[in-house]
Amino acid sequence: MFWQKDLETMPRPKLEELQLERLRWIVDYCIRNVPFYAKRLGEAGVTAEKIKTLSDIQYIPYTNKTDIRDNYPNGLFAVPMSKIVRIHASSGTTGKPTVVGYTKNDLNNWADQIARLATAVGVTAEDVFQISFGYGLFTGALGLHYGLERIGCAVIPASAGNTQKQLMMLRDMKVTGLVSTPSYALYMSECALEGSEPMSDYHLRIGLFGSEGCTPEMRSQIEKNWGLFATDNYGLSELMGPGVSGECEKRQGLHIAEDHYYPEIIDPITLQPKAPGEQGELVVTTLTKEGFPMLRYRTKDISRLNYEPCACGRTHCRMDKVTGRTDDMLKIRGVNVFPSQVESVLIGMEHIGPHYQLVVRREGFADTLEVKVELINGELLESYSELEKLQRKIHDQLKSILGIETKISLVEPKTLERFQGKAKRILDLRGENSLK
Ligand code: DLL
Repeated sequence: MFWQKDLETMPRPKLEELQLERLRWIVDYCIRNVPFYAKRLGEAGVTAEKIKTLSDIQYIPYTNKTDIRDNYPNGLFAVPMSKIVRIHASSGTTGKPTVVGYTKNDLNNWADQIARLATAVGVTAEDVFQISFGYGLFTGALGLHYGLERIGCAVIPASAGNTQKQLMMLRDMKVTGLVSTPSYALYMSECALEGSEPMSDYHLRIGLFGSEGCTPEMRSQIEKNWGLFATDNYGLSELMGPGVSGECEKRQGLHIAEDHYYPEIIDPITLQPKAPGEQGELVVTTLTKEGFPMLRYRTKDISRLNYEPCACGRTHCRMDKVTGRTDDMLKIRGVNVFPSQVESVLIGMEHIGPHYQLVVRREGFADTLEVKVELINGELLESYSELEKLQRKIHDQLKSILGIETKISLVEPKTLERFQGKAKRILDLRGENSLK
């Protein structure tokens, strides 16, 4: 099913024509309305007239988080406040939040982008959706909210937290669709399974999950627990929020709304564009944003673009699920480690649950990685030999995937922190470079 079929299935030559036209427009728009861009592009000698083909985008300088921070709070807005109708912000780990502003047209486009990704997996006006993202400055809740309302779904703005009440609403309102982070969806399902009400009291059929990564193993676990079909959607506040891309029912990558966003993949070290199909950092230019336009924004997210036609009929390219961020990649004794690699080993293994934490320490000059994993059943703690066997198994599998030694600590059920928003899996105790 399509929401805006003509746009979603536009033949690529026509789509690229539209992108080029919009790229020229946005460059000119930024130069005229944002002093920061006027200066940057002026120094680089870029004008709209000089953009003759899409590949000329390479002459536009990158924009990154520091540029946004340096222009706090609204130095990068391209319209006066009288034209802004919504403000969101992302908290970030250090310093000031990133503040973003939307015009009426931006909100209108945003709702359509969400309606597209929901319709692509069969959501209709018949669905009742519970939004279990925290409402507030975060873009996730209101972003999904207005898109689902546009389709005609009944939307329950449950927000995050108070899990028992969430479960009650799911049951009593016969909710068919859930919006949350995958980690919260998993946690809610565990609580439901433990509860006294039978799982047949729940009617969930679709989960629109995003805002954080989710390995295929974790996704299967969520699907199994709830009996739903889970899809992944991606976005970031700096570009809009959710809606930048989302999976169709084929789940072979996330279709980027290419009439609104122009994606590139670059090498995060050399900053050179990567060849099609290669993995690297995703860089995105907004093609229609009025309030807060972004030229070549470095997302720090690692992905890959696929321009092969999709069996669903959409022509918009697909990005791979984000496997990590250039800045949550841990360097342990020179080896790159992503939390998602550890997760894929842990999930599905007998006796252990899906909850884990990575603790990084510096001992002498060497970095060490401790992987704390929660047991499903505390009884195992009484059998030393069983414990040791399990520890060894996890250790050996991690060794073969990561190539480094890890210390495995099996901890009692329900002792690791649970998350209602994005999960924080890394505890970096190496001092200055602490990560999220
Ligand atoms: O998380 C927007 C969003 C909300 C997307 C709800 C999807 C659903 P921020 O808070 O600005 O915005 O965080 C953006 O989250 O750069 C990624 O690192 C990560 N992220 C978002 N979606 C995914 C995903 C929202 N599907 C940052 N898979 C991004 C992996 C994701 N990481």
